[in-house]
Amino acid sequence: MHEAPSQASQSTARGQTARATAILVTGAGGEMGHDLIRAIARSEENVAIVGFDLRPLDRNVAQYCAETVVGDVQNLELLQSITDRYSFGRIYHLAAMLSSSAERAPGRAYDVNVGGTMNLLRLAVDERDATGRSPMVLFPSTIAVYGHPTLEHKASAGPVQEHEHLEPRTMYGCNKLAAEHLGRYYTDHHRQFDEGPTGSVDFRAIRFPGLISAETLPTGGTTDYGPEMLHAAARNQVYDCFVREDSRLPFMTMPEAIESIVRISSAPRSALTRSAYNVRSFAPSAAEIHQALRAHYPALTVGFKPNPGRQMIVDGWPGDTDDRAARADWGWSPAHTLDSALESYLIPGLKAHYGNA
Ligand code: AKB
Repeated sequence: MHEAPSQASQSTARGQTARATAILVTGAGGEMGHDLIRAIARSEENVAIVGFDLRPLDRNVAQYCAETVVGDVQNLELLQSITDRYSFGRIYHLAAMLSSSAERAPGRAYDVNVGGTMNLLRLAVDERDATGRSPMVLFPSTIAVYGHPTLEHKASAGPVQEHEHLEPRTMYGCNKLAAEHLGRYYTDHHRQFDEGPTGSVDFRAIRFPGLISAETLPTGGTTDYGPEMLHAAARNQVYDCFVREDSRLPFMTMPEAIESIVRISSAPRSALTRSAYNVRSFAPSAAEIHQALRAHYPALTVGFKPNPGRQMIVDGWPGDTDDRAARADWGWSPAHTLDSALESYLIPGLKAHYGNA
């Protein structure tokens, strides 16, 4: 259990409350939250982490937190009440509704994904006003910010650079792109009328591809067919894949995603040339994922039964992204190909997880 630093919530002689320095992680109970909190706790021993989530956190995550708060990122008052106790120099804002869920409830998705992000940015501005220091806000964005109008367009586009094809075709993509722009605004232009374009926040976004973890399964996303196929294979289950065999998207493993967040967080602001960066490790078609898995699970049976809505989303997302800016600016480098990810991380992790070694 991580202890909050000793000045937490102690009264000062002037009757005010001294605030403990801490890191805030929203969406702490999600797939990425679990692994990120563990990584921060391991690498930054004396830091206090406040985990925020809609549901109470599992003990295996809560044990790394100085405090856990159950609540909704739409609740600004609740978020502000936490800052009575803590001064957040860094905020990892992971809470979001994923693409398939967002498409089913676009109004709610806007409230959570844009409204929630705006609340965290407000918190960061308040922090800057109180301390004079601009908090770092780390934001997982997505390949959903890109949009290809047709399959031919997707095929001919090649790996997409950060400034290209920014015409999202999903509510989720629109939300994430809007949130990226808000972060950029608060970093580069906030208070430009009063102070000149100095900004109040140090916002950094990574546009993630589909993420694959050996331990957890995502829910509500559209890249979910990758991890679902893998976990079905490990459980000897038949899998009905909800996209066509030729569907191609970029992916990476969860540890690589965590490594990228840790890396961009430790880069000096002066090294960053943009506010949002692509990262990716491999870009297989659904058939190629199936084929790679068959080498490890020869009995795996996959039926390809496209769901029209989810297929449409995948067809509009890029077949691959160009990660050269992240490599150049903050030393990003993928650790895996699909085969090496399976051999050295996913298959051993699944065996340990499902106990069928
Ligand atoms: C989703 O499928 O919604 C996410 C994403 C690509 O951001 N995995």
